[in-house]
Amino acid sequence: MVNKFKEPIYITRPLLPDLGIIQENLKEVWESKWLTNNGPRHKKLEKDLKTYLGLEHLILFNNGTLALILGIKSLNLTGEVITTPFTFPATVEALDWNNLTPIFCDLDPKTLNLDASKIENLITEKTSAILAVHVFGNPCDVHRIQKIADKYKLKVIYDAAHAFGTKIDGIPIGKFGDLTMFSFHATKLFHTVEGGALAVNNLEMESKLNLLKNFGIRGPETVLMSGLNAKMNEVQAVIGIEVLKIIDQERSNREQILSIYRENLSKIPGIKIVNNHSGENSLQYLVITIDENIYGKSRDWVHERLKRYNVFTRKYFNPLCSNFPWYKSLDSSKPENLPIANKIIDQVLSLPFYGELSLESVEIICGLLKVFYSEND
Ligand code: T4K
Repeated sequence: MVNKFKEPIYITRPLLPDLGIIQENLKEVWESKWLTNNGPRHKKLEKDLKTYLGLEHLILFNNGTLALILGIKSLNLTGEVITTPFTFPATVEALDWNNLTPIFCDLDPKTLNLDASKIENLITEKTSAILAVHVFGNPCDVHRIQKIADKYKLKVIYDAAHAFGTKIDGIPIGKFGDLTMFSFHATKLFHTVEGGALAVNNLEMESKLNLLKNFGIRGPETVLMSGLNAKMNEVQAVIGIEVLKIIDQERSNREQILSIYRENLSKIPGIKIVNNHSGENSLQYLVITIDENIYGKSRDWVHERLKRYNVFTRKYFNPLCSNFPWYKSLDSSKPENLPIANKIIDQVLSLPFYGELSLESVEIICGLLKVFYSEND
């Protein structure tokens, strides 16, 4: 049996540019004395990201959650929004901060995204939008969602926190819907330590969101709307500019790691990789499902057992948002209305997945999962 790893192995580690380069850049920022409020680094990062992501209208924020909250606010929604229960709390919290009620839709068992075929049943006269998440970087069924939205005149918002760089048939993920949010948190493939962005379709929305993230002010003596402070600062932008330069290498390292996971895990009965990870996926997370009936051990058992070897996996996204105490009484939260979500939540496990992870470590982790399968209790 393998020994415990000397150092803890987490699901991710931040992509860190050379510290010397960051220091050089920070020296220039210090000398300029321009630290925030749409400074030159902010402008450069916005431009670099537009090019990298193939988007025309992109607005930077100090984190993904505030980007989503303000994105939703910019659409003047009311009443109910159809969304997924299988996401990080930030998605539904953004609805809460806009006084909107989430209506939870069950999942497509293949992608773990909201099942577009179940949306129409949930639409009422109060529905104003669909908020879908490209969970683990797997794209939603954007064409079907848009068709429904057009039919019922609903807005479409995408939470693409995990989908930096995801494309659908070559089209950048940020081109779909009315707006798309990206998270640039330290745990993300591309990051600015904390940060985020919104992709929108037109200049009018871009201008509105630039106002909303800066208190709604235009110039020192004009306040046009009620906004917030959600601006990205120059230090964040410096990190982002440098991280963007090394992201393609990170992606290629992750491709190699993925191929080892794929090769090994495909031989273990009861384990499946959730993400399709085609060439167009963001390579953000490596998530498996464990079917206890076939594998012989539960997801929770594996999660606990791996800790003995210093491997710390995560059960993203347990609990379901529909099981938060303040949403439990909603009709759409009832487990019988969300059978796939309630089943999957006991099976998902995020495994370590980041470029710095050695290929040998990946082999060892896969080896452990094989041994667990064949072990008798
Ligand atoms: N929508 C969705 C679907 C999201 O997943 C998220 C965020 C959002 C919206 C909101 O976007 P932001 O407002 O965050 O931009 C983490 C992240 O904080 C969060 O950004 C992310 N999703 C979520 C899925 O993961 P935690 O609490 O699970 O992270 P934490 O601190 O346990 O870190 C995970 C592992 O990463 C650690 O075990 C070790 C490693 N790590 C983490 C940090 C922070 C490091 O090695 N270094 C670090 O600095 O939420």
